[in-house]
Amino acid sequence: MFDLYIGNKNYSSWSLRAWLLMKHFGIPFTEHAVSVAGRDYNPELKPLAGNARVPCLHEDGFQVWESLAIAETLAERWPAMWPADARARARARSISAEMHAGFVALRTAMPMNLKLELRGRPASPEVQRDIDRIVEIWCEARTVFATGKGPYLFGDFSIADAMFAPIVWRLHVYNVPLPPLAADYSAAMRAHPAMIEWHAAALGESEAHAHYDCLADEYGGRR
Ligand SMILES: N[C@@H](CCC(=O)N[C@@H](CS)C(=O)NCC(=O)O)C(=O)O
Repeated sequence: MFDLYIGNKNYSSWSLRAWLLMKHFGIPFTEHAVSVAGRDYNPELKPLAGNARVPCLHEDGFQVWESLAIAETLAERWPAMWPADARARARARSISAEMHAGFVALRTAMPMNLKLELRGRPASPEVQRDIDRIVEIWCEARTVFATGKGPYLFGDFSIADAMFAPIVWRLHVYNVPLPPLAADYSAAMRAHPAMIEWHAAALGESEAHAHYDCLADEYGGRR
């Protein structure tokens, strides 16, 4: 039996990855919401997760933390979580690991905040470099591995899509212009039923963190 501990749906980008993956693959789990405040390490979460962060998956009480480790652990039993083709699978692993380890400039400048739909502003060079790399990753995956298949990075929905899901929301919220291939992928992800469910739940939450919400002014206000 699985228990998934996640943070606030409006702000907790890492939580979305594990939750979306389990929802997409129809894995039954009990969801537990915990309060996170944008700290890196939260001692209050220590009883739930070895790294004192969410998401954390418990299987009959046994903890698995770190979103990518949760995904890999689930993929052992649901192998369709990775693309079937060996090269596609290797590429999906590379970009998932790259996502897990990187894009700090973008993640810092554009925290996930689904209640904001902002006008946006030109990105700094560091953030633009992250955006350009993400667009390159998405377009390469869609062109090389997904032509004639489904609308996700490797055709069918995979762990790679779950890993990039919060980036989809960030680029949308901060109104980052995207070339057509990347914009189509973003639209397909935002139309995923579980993304719609997460978004609706986020809009209904009352927990607010001023240090994230105040970014609205910096990004030209709401559109
Ligand atoms: N590398 C971790 C990152 C997890 C993480 O930083 N989670 C944040 C929430 S999105 C957290 O639990 N922070 C503690 C807090 O804000 O109180 C993963 O992939 O799961």
